[in-house]
Amino acid sequence: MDSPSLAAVPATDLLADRSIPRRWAALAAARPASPALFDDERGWTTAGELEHESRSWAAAMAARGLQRGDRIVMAAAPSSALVAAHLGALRLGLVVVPVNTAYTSRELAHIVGDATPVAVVSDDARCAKLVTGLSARPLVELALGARCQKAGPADDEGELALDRCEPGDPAMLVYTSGTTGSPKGALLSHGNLLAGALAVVEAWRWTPEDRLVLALPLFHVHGLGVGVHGTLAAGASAVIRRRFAPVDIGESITRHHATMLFGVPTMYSRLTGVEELRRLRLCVSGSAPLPAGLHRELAERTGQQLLERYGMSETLMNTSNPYDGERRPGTVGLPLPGVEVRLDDLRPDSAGEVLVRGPNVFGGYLARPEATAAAFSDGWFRTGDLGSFDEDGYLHLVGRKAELVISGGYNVYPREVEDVLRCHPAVADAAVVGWPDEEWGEQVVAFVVPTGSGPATDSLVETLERLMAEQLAFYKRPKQIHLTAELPRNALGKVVKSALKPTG
Ligand code: MCA
Repeated sequence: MDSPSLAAVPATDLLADRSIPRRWAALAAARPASPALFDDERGWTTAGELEHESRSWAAAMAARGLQRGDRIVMAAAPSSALVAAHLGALRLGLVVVPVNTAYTSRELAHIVGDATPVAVVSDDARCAKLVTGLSARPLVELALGARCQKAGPADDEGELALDRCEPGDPAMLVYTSGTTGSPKGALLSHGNLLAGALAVVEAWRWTPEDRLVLALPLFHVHGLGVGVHGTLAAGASAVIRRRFAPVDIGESITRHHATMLFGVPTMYSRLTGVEELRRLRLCVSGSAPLPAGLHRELAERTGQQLLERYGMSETLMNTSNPYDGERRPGTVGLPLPGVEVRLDDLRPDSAGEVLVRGPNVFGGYLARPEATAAAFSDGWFRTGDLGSFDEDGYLHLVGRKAELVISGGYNVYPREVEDVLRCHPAVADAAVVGWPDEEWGEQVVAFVVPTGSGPATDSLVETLERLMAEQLAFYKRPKQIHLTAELPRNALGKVVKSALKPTG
């Protein structure tokens, strides 16, 4: 039976402006005095100042020999300077590799080895040295701290070929863990970034008058691909927060007359008492399922009908609840402009694997032809998520084909954690699952079968907690480690993880 599919919402030509840098440069030239970015370190940066600073960054990168297509690692806390450097790299045609500043050397080693960057931008000398040390070749190091030093006299910048990229040119390499445990680099083009940003600019009525409070990390698609790129594509402004704190969100909304907020459900669960949310035009939730109860509580206490949307590193944004119209709790809404969604391998309950197609969908994983081939069917990207459409065409995500734990909006693949646990000589076997958690949505929980030759129970757990802290970023570390004599297995010997549920 043909699986139901929804035709793409007719969209303006999402690629008409060719790239986000080119679109943004024209918007900035038209309104140079308009506020663009705010952070606590610098205060406001206007569009004209951001144009100049991103141009200086591009000149500094070019002066160090970086060329179009070269990959540049960016590892830094959220700041206006980071956005300027990121924009400068995109304007020069470099490929940005955003990296979580909490990554351990093990996690960084994999990305540096796979991405083979030629440069690193960081706000932390330790991190820059770590990245450089992990590279098989010397890297160009650019410090984010000082406002970018101009590479040479202004006329050097004049000769720079900026904003020349075409939609098919590579722009960003985003590492997304995979069921195999080692992360793959999703290669996003300028066209993907532009289509992904303009789809939500159109769907969410984003205008230059809008101001986003952005308290998300800028090394993932949510904060960077939607928050920063959406702001640039709309010619709007953003208030950048280094860390998320509920009181600060409320104060930022009031102080800066903000109109929008993006967040993951864990953030919204802490914002139910923040009255200032009432002043916003739009609150968007994503990166993890939004509990219907939280949706209701926020509506009751802040008047905000949270808008839940669905995205992935490989596709940016796929679907969204409508701006005008019912924002249906427990659903991720309808296909965004330019995006087609269909279900495959339909089950009797009419759920199937969610497949997407559109200019937002990446071309493949870097140097992984098999993984790329397996990810597509006739030009449709297989998301690995299970979903169903209701009678009005709203998409309900009902599960995942592959194992995935989403903790506070971060993706955690059990296999990566299990591989690290199994490295310890006192561990015979391990299984990692996600347990429902009020605060995090899901929490990472590990079951370990000791070899019996290792330390006693308590000290084994402490030993393994230390191992996790060395090898894994904080959000991947199990919040509970249970020792067990054996793991439940089925007739084929496969671990039955559904039997590893919380007791009581
Ligand atoms: C912090 N902790 C966590 C997490 N965050 N534990 C598990 N999962 C987490 N996500 C731990 C810390 O290690 C610390 O542990 C304690 O909680 C408090 O830490 P703190 O730094 O205060 O945490 P926080 O500031 O409260 O962070 C919560 C947070 C953060 C703001 C929700 O997790 C966050 O920024 N999440 C967003 C991630 C994101 O950007 N996802 C988008 C991916 P201890 O006390 O032991 O030291 S992109 C994506 O998913 C797709 C494309 C999409 O659709 O968006």
